Amino acid sequence: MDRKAMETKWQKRWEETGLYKFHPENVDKKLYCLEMFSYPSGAKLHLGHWYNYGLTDSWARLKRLQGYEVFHPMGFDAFGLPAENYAIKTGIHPMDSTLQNIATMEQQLRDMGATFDWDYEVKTCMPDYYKWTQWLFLKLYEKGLAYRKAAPVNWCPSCNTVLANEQVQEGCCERCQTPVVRKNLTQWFFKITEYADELLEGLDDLDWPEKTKSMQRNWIGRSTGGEVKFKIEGSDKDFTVFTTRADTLHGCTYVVIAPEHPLVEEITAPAQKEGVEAYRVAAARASEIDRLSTTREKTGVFTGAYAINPINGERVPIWAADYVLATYGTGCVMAVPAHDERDYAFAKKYDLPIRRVVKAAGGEPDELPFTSYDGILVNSGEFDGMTVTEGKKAVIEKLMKTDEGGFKVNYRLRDWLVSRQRYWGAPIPMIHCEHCGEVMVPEKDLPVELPYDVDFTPDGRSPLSKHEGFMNVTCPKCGRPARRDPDTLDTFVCSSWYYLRYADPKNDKQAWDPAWVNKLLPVDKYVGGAEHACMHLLYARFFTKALRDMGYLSFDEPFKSLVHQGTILGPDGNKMSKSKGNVVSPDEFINQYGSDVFRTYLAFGFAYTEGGPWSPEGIKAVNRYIERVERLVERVTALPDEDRAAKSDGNVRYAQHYAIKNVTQDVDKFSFNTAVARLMELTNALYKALDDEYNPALIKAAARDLVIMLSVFAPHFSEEMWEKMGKPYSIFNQSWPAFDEKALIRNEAEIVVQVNGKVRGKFTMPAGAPDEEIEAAALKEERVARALEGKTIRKIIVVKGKLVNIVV
Ligand code: ANZ
Ligand code: ZN
Repeated sequence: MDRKAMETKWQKRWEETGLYKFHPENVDKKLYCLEMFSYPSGAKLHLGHWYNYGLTDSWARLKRLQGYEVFHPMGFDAFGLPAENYAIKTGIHPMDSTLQNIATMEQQLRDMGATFDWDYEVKTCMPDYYKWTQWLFLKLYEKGLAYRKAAPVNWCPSCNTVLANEQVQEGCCERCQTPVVRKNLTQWFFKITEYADELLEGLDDLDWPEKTKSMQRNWIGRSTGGEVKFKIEGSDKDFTVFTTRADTLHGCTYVVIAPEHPLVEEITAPAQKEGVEAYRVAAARASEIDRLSTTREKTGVFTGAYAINPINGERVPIWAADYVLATYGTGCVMAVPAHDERDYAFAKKYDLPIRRVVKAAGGEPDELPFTSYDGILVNSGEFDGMTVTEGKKAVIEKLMKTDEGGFKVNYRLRDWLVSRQRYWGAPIPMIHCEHCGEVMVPEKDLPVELPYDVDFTPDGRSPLSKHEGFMNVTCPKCGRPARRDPDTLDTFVCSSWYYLRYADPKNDKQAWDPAWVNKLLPVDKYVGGAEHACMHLLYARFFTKALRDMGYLSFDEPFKSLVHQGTILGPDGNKMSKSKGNVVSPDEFINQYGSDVFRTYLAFGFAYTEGGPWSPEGIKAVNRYIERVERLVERVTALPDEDRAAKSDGNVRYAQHYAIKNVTQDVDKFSFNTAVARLMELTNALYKALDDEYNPALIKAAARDLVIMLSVFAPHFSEEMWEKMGKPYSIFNQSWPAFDEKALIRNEAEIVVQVNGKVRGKFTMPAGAPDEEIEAAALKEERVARALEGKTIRKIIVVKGKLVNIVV
């Protein structure tokens, strides 16, 4: 069979008959199946795209055959750095390369033969999309959820742009691995922290991988503790520390302030000025991750100032040290070296006092630093004898009376930095007027179009700031000349709401129609890479909640159920990379075997959420399997129309219903490899029956079910087989086969015969046959009889339905 021609034929037919068109009128039976949309940076679909889209399509097809109205859109996350960097390198404009890549990828996605309904496509770089991205920015701004402030930000000196905290990995830019530096810049932020608690609590009810939920929990990093106020000796100034261990306040022997904290400059004694200043410069170079590490060599400098511990009036030295971060808590810490590892290492190094205030509750060994919470307070005056938990509460309660402390919850989560000093993104729809300050672009003037003719050679300035035609604008408030905001939005803003726009992509009056979106959403199944755990997936949740609070949505969570696909490695077991030369290109295999074999191999060759190494042999085996099904269909189709009971009926019915039961469950839970294995077993069972005495009607019915089930993996091929079987178009308008539990009760048992522990034969018997009959049958087996020749039987053990063991 010319697979390629056959596949093209069916793609055309599906297209012409609108087979995969979504029917809004059936929204009651909807299932929203979504894959993370792709970034058109390479011109071609890579293996990861096929693995994600091809197999999620198998799930979508199962649901369709089960009678759901599946909504399965596709589109492109088209703004972003790679296209711009590519343009800088090659001179090809990002708009041109992006649209070219999208066209190629669209064609390849069509060749995949997936159930996408292209009427709902979105491309985030087009004005009809980013108009609404800008509108969302304005809505957040109106709500006080978008704001501009000067802040120390992560700056990548190579990409020449700021990065969100989430885009910094081990102190380096996640794109180019250049060490990130911190700069003080005025930037736009989204107030995601306002939703910290809800983002945390909402996780409990989501059908998401536990690991991803726990990554989000850690990223949000809710920490319950207290704040304690310290007065600065010889001044009327004070400062506050955040602590999760207020119980250890009597053990505080010094305090530490983050070197970049403004207080450091204010309190440093003249004699210490020079040293402190040098230390601050050095500290600015270390990354946050490094600074928090417990194993890194601790450094710091004494400021010359002292603070008063409010619980006992003791005078403690104030140090500046970079293991305290300016951006967490208050940027100030009460150091308790006896009970905290970092404080302990620091105190040892600088010879600061270490005072134990907690002892192990059960009297077990408790060397310092003793960091366990299972302890009893000592050396703590009136608090002695309390547990850690009791002490934490009592100390804060006491301080509250004198206004020197209080309970406090802190989050690791920071507001989301959304402005980028780059070209290829949605312009920020704000105007800066000397008289009126920040002014919103009026909704009627949206979109603020991204001009094409822009010099985007990187020099640290926003490329748009160099385009006078873009920058100059009339202030909508006072009518005087003003300037546009020259920054563009982080591409994660575009991808935080695309699943909403899919529902209503052609709407030019609104971003979406709320009544409709509230019916079609939330997304029922979302599939994509685990690397998005803390960025995209958190941002999208935040958008959904903020939009709900503005009345545009009525649901709380965008993605009810989430699956992460695994990673397919090269045949050498390493991550595919150009430098290793182990990249598997799908095209080569698709040209040789067709899309169906390729997809079925991806289904069969890997545990979906784990992935694993690519196997060239594996795809050949799947190809042989598909050919085997083709021959089977030919044989079965030629059978007479006859319905007569036959010896193999029980086995055929068992194989058929065992496959239906398991394939249904397995495809539903993305266990595609086991599902294909069950189909292979059913195929074998049908071949076996054809070599035996069989019932043509039963074989035909089972083969029909086999082809329907196989259609979720090999859609074109199965449609072709369906036609060959003389059935009406289309196989995808059939119902998924139902299974009959009764067929799964085995009425025959396979019994193994052993002589002195060695297997000598196998035979089948009606299940439940009496022991004597089983024994007699065992002794009649040819190889058994031979093994027993000239020997005396000492014992025969029968294990019902399984085994006869003969001891000689
Ligand atoms: C005193 C203390 C004693 C602490 C003790 C711990 C153990 P989480 O759980 O992550 O919130 N801390 C507070 N602000 C900090 C900052 N900006 N940079 C670095 N460390 C900071 O951690 C809270 C604990 O981390 C706080 O409790 C504080 O040290 C430290 F035996 O206070 B603790
Ligand atoms: Zn103005």
